[in-house]
Amino acid sequence: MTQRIAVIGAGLMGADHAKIVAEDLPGATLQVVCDMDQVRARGVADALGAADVANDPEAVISRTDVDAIIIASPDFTHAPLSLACIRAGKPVLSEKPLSQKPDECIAVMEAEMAAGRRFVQVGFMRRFDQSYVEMKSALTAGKLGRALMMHNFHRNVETPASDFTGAMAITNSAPHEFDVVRHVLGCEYASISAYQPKRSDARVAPVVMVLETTDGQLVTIEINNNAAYGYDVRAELVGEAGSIAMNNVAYTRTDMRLSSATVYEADWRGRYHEAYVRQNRAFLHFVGTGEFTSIGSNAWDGYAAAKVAETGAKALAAGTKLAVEMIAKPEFYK
Ligand code: ISE
Repeated sequence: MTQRIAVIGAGLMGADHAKIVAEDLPGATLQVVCDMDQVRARGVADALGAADVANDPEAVISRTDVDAIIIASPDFTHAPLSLACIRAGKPVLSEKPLSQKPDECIAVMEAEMAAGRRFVQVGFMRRFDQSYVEMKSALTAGKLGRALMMHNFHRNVETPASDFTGAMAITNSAPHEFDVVRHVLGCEYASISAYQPKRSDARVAPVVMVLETTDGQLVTIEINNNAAYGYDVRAELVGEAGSIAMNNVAYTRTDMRLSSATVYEADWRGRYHEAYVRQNRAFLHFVGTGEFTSIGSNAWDGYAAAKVAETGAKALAAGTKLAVEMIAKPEFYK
């Protein structure tokens, strides 16, 4: 049976999700593209052959010709619209973050628990990226021995807005690392500290974080939103018996004039295209079978990312290490 998907938000990410639904998800149809900006919604819908366009997300969620929803509207709408999906009894893939406010994530968990089943998958797509998949399986297979450290670099060419701050690097960009590292290591965070070097201009400087896990590992994360040269994500997982590191993903290398070069993507959409497709297929499987993805993030994971990000922003402002004080994990999410 074909699952009829509505995509809410027709901006950069919404258009990408709509394209994946239309072109890479056998068994799904792009039913509705919803955006406040009807011209934008119509543009995406027409390019991809969607059945309809709309501008009211809540009305779209309750439509009888919509089976599941992908939310890619602005961040502050993710939690309220996820709650609307739970109320309507429909599975939802919410772009990250579920919310930047831990309390809003708790409200989503409470709604799922009251409903007695999972509805919400959170779009932390890196978990589906082959590099992290291989890191996790090397660790699980015992090849690396006990994990000691995980080092992470996350670099964007430039910030989306000139008023981007160090705190926003932690609450907007770093949640990808917060989520995927705790997924790979299989533990939570105990503490976080965050620092910034000084730049020569007014742009936001990189943020460097050190986190301790509840299992005694150390995690370093550099977020550089103004790296200038390319979109570059690196990670190395160091165990007692060896280490596994991610390569720059490029199909070719050019060797010329005594040097060798590979290209970088301009942003995350190309680098993680395959991960987005895998993630959305896992969501479609959930929609069709009720079987929640074993890899992807749930509402608890959304809460965990929001909590460590909130604490990290406070640690940066305070210039000191802070404990990450999470609520106890509900049985429902174990
Ligand atoms: C940005 O904030 C995102 O949300 C993207 O998913 C991420 O890959 C990018 O590097 C971030 O800065």
